[in-house]
Amino acid sequence: MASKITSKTAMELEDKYGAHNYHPLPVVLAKGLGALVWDAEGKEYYDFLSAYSAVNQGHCHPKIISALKEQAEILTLTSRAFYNNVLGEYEQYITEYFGYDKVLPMNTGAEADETALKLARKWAYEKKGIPENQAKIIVCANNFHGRTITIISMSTDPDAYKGFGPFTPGFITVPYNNLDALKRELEDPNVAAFLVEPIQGEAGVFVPDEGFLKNAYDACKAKNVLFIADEVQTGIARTGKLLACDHEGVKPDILILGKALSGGVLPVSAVLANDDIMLVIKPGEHGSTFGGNPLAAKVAIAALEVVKNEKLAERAEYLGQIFRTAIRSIDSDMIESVRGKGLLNAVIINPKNGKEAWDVCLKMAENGVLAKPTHGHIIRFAPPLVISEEQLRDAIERIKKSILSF
Ligand code: IF1
Repeated sequence: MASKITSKTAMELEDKYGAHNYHPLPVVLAKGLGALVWDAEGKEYYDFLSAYSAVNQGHCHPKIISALKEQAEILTLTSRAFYNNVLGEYEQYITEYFGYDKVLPMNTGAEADETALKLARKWAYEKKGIPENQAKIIVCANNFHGRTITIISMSTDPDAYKGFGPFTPGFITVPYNNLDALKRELEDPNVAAFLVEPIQGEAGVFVPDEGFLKNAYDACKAKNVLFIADEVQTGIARTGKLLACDHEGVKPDILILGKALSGGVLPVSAVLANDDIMLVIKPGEHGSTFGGNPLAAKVAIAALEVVKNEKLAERAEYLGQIFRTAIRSIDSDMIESVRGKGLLNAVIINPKNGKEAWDVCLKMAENGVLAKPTHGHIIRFAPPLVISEEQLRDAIERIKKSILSF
């Protein structure tokens, strides 16, 4: 199992030759299968990050990898200058799967978010009749939608935007989970869309009040404003439903997916919408070299099949209850609170004896569980949804032992 390069060497190489845009936990992963990963020395861990929910189907899922291998030997990329014989099949599959007329395939989550923003603006001018270049999009404080210049222009996090201006105009920020603030801004006739994460991931797994999404959706409808859901992180079974919006029976006008759409195998993202919206973008107005490539298409079909066949949404719901109940019952004043839905959870850490979330994560890694702090005092727990109940309970014991060690 141990690879040729030691963990120490691997970290030194990254430090010396890679840009310093990350501060990883000092663990070097060399192999993964299901809910487990192994470091370069062969030490085994439960992966409670799942590559930020990209690996919902588990590492190296055999069905997804076999789709990858099979298609990789036939045809990988044609560009969209030509048709390919897989894309149409994928487009039919994913649109029926999520219940939309059309899909626009991209690669990363950020690209899909950008696509949705372009779509909303074009729709605003062509369908809603907003004067050219006047469209506004309402976004939420503490959002995370990616790293491009336009996306950081919507950010309220100085780490994300500071030093990277000038910024893209046309955004209005409202506090998350605040219907009154949203309704106030919706009075502006030049508002094209409201962009929202159904649960804010990066903000620290912030779950809005029950009814917020439904009420926000209704408020948008009343003003002919598009409701855009960024389900890049919450989508594809993570929160105990296929989509987090399903918890409130909301069907977004524009749905943004990424991450687990490929089971973490390739960057595959998608924007879904019905014809009245999607068809405002005409040939030549948007695209990407890799978007809709046959390799990604086959991988995404396999990844979505796994979600259905293995009932991953139901598993996430069931296992999530077990997780939250167990962590809440740990008798430690280091745990301030536990929140989340399905298997997207966060534990808020109270520092103790100078020990913070980072130290808890280091201790958990020692004990065979990998998770990462966000905002200093929050630890996100999001294992692959294929984790067995037995594995989950074992992991919970290790988490408990780690926390009680302080
Ligand atoms: C990084 C966070 C998670 C996302 C939502 C779009 C994107 C993301 C809701 C962009 C990406 C990532 C990217 C990753 C860290 C990560 C993250 F901590 F920053 F917030 F997941 F929680 N919409 N989320 O969460 O997708 O372009 O990356 O494919 O290192 O930036 P992408």
